[in-house]
Amino acid sequence: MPIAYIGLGANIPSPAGEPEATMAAAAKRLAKLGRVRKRSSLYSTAPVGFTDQPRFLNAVVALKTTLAPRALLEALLEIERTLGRDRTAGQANGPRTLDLDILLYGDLVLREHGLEIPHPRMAERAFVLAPLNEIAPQARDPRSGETVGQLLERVNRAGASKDEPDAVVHVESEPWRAGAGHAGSGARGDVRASADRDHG
Ligand code: PH2
Ligand code: MG
Ligand code: MG
Repeated sequence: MPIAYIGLGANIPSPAGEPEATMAAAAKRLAKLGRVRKRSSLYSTAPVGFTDQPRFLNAVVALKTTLAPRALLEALLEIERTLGRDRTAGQANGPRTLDLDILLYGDLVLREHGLEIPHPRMAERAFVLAPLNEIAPQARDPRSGETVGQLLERVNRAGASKDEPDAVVHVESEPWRAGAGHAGSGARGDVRASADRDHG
């Protein structure tokens, strides 16, 4: 069964509440699509692409799933809709209640209508690479063969010259920590292990 890495992002309230609650609700729903193997911390991130909007919360979940890529995408879109995503409100890169992106799906490279894996912009985005590096530094971008750790290093070097100290900031979140919804699935130890790493 392949491991899919799913990127989560939110920056405006949803039917579940503030972005923090939305992220926890999304993680709970993701757990129904397979087995959540790991879950990054939550990060507060400066908006990229369209800057005149609230900061985002971002995170990454590692999901072991039997769903094929297209079926997984459909399931993610359904979760987005349930949590208030309106795709007709059309500011590119603009505010969203919830964004769920397939970042990696095993070592698959796929380019189809409406679905590109790996995510075409993941290698440039610290808000994706920082949480992904927390749970899978050795995962590889199958296009370049580079590890997530290597990609993040490059992005951080580029970002350092821009002097944006608060671009990606780790945040403590009780709803996120508690709301995994997969206790007893065997994934809990993995989640705890990554949390422990953060706190030394
Ligand atoms: N998503 C975007 C565009 N810009 N910026 C941050 N910080 N986080 C995001 O998740 C994000 C973004 C398009 O999906
Ligand atoms: Mg996105
Ligand atoms: Mg998306």
